[in-house]
Order: sequence, then structure tokens, then C-alpha cells
Amino acid sequence: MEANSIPTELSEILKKARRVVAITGAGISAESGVPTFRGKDGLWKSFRAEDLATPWAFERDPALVWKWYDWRRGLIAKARPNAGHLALAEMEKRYPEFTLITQNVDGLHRKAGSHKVIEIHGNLWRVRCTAEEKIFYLEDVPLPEIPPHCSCGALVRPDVVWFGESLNPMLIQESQRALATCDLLFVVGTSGIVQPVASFPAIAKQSGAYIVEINPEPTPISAIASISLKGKSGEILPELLKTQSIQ
Ligand code: BV8
Repeated sequence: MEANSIPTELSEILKKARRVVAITGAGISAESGVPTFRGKDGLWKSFRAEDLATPWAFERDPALVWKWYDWRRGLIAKARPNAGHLALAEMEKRYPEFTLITQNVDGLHRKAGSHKVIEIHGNLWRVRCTAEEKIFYLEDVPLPEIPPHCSCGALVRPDVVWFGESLNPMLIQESQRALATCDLLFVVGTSGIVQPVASFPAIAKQSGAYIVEINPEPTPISAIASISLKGKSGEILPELLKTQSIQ
């Protein structure tokens, strides 16, 4: 998509917006070489979510769950933020209010320079002691031992939100507050399936926000989007940024 092919209505909105929110999913990291969950080469292709990203899976076989996370950490350690991550980091500087809500646990938004990031599903590089709930960063790949233990002897787990686990209520509240007051919402690279984030765009819709979906495929969110831009976020977001800066 070229900047000059962006509909006039959208380019006006991009210039006039004051309070902006972006929701991102695994798709924004696809161009950095990080597999998505449900795509054709998705993470779930060879695994099933319920076999791995759940507390029950961890209880049953912590070594298997950690082997999967260590494999993902190995992929992500080599990944660099792409033009889509960088464009959102630049938008944070340009808009008076900008909140980024990411479902991703890869840490690439912060690497790209985004500061106001709500990592609503946690972060793969953070671990949590299962006995003391102590949080610390463990960035070794491969892990020193699988499954890793805390100095207290208890198992540590990835500090991410698994299926069947509740999200941090403070982060939900912070996200919903931003969504209820924004005038522009980007929904980037998410299949719009995983709750409760899949219901977040409806909050912005209710408050009259203009919703821009960016995804090569249609999703359940397309039905409430003001415009769905079909394509890769690493190509489209920089074009939107160019338009926004044309005063
Ligand atoms: C909760 C962290 C209350 C871990 C993740 C039965 C039992 C238990 C729960 C449930 C149940 N039924 C429903 C639920 C609720 C469940 C849920 O929604 N399930 C779904 C599958 C139906 N949700 C939960 O459990 C949540 N907690 O509800 O608490 C509760 C408590 C107890 C019991 C019930 C409820 C917790 C959800 C969080 C799970 N953790 N990740 C980890 O990463 O290992 S979810 C995981 O999916 C990732 O975070 C990921 O980001 C997220 C969403 O997926 P997407 O990001 O959308 O990725 P996906 O691959 O699906 O799509 C990629 C998209 O990108 C595609 O559309 C593709 O077209 C597009 N794309 C590809 N390339 C590009 C692109 N777009 C742009 N540019 C490109 N280049």
C-alpha cells in the first residue's frame, strides 16, 4: 500500500487523532521471523495450545513446557524489531496520547523503542518462582537446566498468562480506560480469537473511535473495523506514519 493510496478519510483521521491506541498480536512479529500461533507455519501446527500454554500442562510436564518456551526464546533471541514495530514506536512520539497493548510475549515492541507498552499476556524473558512468586529476568538461551529452579529450590515458570489463567486486572483496567477514551484504534496482526483481548476493540467502537485493522486476512474484528487494510503490518504501518506526518 502506498501512502498516496491511503483513503482521504483515513489520512485526515491520522493527522487529527489525539488519543491513539494500538492492539497487536503475533502477526506484527511475523516479519521478524517469529512464528504466529494459528498461521500455516504457526506454533500450534506441531503443538496444541492446551498441551503447552496452560498451568495444567506445566504441572503435568514442566520439562516439556520449558523445552517449548526455550525453543521459542531461541527464535526470538535472533529476531529484530521490524518496520511495523518501529513505526508504532515512532507514533508513540508523535501522538499526544499513545497506548500500545500487546498480546505478544516476545519483548520486540520495547526493543523497537516503545515505552508505554501494556504486555497484557506477560513477557517470555521474565520468569516467576512458583513458590515465592518472585519475578526475575532469565535471558539465557539455552536454559542452564530444564526445567529451571529458583535459588529456593522451587520450579520457575515463564511469567506469561496461560490459557485458563486470568490476566492482571490492573492491566485490563489500564487497557480498557485507554480504549474507552481513544479516538483512533489500530488492531494489528491478531486473529481476534483469544479473550478477553478479542473483545477490546468493541470498547473503542462504543466510544466512537475510528478502528483501523491491519491484517492480510479478515478476522472477527473486521466486522466492527472502520477500515480493514489487507496486508503486512511491516509494510502498511510505515506508510500510515508517512501520511500522519504530512501536515
Ligand atoms: C481468561 C501467552 C479468565 C502465552 C497467550 C476454556 C478453558 C479455559 C479458558 C477458555 C476456554 N475457552 C475460552 C477460554 C478463554 C481463553 C480463550 O480465549 N481461548 C480461545 C482460544 C478461545 N482465554 C484465556 O484463557 C485467557 N484468560 O480468559 O481468564 C478465565 C479463567 C479461567 C477459565 C476461563 C476463563 C488467557 C488468554 C491468554 C493466553 N496466552 N499467550 C504464550 O504466548 O505462550 S495467547 C496467545 O494467543 C498469544 O498471546 C497470542 O498473541 C494470542 C492471540 O493470538 P494472535 O496474537 O492473534 O496470534 P494468531 O497466530 O492467532 O494470529 C496472528 C494473526 O496475524 C493472523 O490473523 C494473521 O493473519 C496475522 N498476520 C500474519 N502475518 C502478518 C499478520 N498481520 C499483519 N502483518 C503480518 N505480516
